[in-house]
Amino acid sequence: MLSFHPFSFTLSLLCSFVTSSLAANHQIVVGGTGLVFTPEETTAAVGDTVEFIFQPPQHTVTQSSFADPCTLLKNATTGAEGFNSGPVPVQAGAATAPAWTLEITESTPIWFFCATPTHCQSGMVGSINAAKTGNKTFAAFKSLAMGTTSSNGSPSVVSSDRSRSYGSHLERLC
Ligand SMILES: [Cu+2]
Repeated sequence: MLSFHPFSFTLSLLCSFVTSSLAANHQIVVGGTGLVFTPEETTAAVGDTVEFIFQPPQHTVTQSSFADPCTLLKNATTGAEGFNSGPVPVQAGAATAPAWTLEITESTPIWFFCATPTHCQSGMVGSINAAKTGNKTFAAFKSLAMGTTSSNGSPSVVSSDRSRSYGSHLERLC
């Protein structure tokens, strides 16, 4: 009787290939040089990770839709919320900067903002895989954010779950 399982073998090969050979890590600095994500636009492939590096005093990384840049994304049908780091306080002059990592599981554009009051409206927004041309560019998203007066992404209503995983099916399989 053979104890060799072709599926498991294939899966483990696939996992090691994706996680060690292809996946890239992208860093985005949150704040530090004003109310801005640096860089504001990132291109990342499925399987990559994006590491947000938080600067003082307190910011968030919160997912939104393109149309409503300063509001936490919520699926109208399922009620599922987008990703959210929650507020991350950092002391001025802290020796180390906390990081929060997002796993990229889809190639469609991802929009996010800082939910600290007034930051989004000041232009503290970012995108991953936004189109470079057309209606839904990062520039269009940012100008929409700066014209927005409401914010429902308040940290106080945010789940305390600081899960680092943004639903990577591959990660769970592995
Ligand atoms: Cu902020």
